[in-house]
Amino acid sequence: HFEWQYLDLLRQIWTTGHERADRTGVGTRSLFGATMRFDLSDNAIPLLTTKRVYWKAAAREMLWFLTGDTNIRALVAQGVHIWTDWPLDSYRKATGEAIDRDAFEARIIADAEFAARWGDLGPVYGKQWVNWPVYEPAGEGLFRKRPQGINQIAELVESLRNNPGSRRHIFEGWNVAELDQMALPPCHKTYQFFVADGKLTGLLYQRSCDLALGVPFNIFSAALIIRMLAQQCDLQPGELIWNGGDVHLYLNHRDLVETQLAREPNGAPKLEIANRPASIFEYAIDDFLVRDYAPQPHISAPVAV
Ligand code: UFP
Repeated sequence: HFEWQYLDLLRQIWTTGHERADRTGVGTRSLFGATMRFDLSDNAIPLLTTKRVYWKAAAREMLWFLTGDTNIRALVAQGVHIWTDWPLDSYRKATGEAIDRDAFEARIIADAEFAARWGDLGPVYGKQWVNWPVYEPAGEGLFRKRPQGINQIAELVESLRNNPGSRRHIFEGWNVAELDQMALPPCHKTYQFFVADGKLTGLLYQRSCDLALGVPFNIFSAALIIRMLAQQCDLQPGELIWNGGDVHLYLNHRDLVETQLAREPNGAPKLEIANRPASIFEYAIDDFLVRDYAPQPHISAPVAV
């Protein structure tokens, strides 16, 4: 079962990881460098079965990335909370107001100006993926930003279609010059693709990996974008290769780790894409159908901000 790779990594890091102080103050056990491979043929999708993963939130996030939006408002309006903690933390620090998450999200939805002021994450994934900034000479040694940047995703679709043998099928989130403006520098930072025998394989390099809470989402999302790209380029899905840099477990995830390691994987979830829109930018959440997913109960754990 594909999931043993994940469970083995969970056990390995919990039992042998280097214990380290980290940015969040929570503390982690970490391993540097890990790989998992997931077969995506026959609609197979790496959705964990030893706990429920709310895959729709990951799919909505992926669609939101593809719009280029970097404000949490559109996500929050769809009931997706995964990015709220960062703006909430900045708001609390800046104003000293002890607002709770629900109240903060309610204001983000109700008040467009408030959302514009407090809900933006800076030039994170969506911005870099579809509108990577380009500067052009404006005379006298000055440069100006082009109104429209580079759409890496549109260019990738073109290159997969027209030059499948290329070794340059990459999109990148790590814009060095803009890292300091981002709420969080990209974790799933580099995606590379490979076409052989009519199949599309994708490799994700994730520099920093919260194995318990982030990675279950990240592998689903990476598989989803491979599936969307394959459909758009008339290719069959090949594999997802996930490469983690700093793979860690937060010390306050003990209950989650112990509960999950006491379980065994069950079933083989499938992802069906029920519609083929005219472009990669036109998928809707209802185009994605997950079948044969009967996971064990969700396990909640605190997110380190
Ligand atoms: N993290 C993930 N996946 C993501 C994401 C964040 O695992 O998609 F956005 C985790 C990794 C790390 C933290 O625990 O969030 C980011 O902190 P840092 O920037 O210090 O690596």
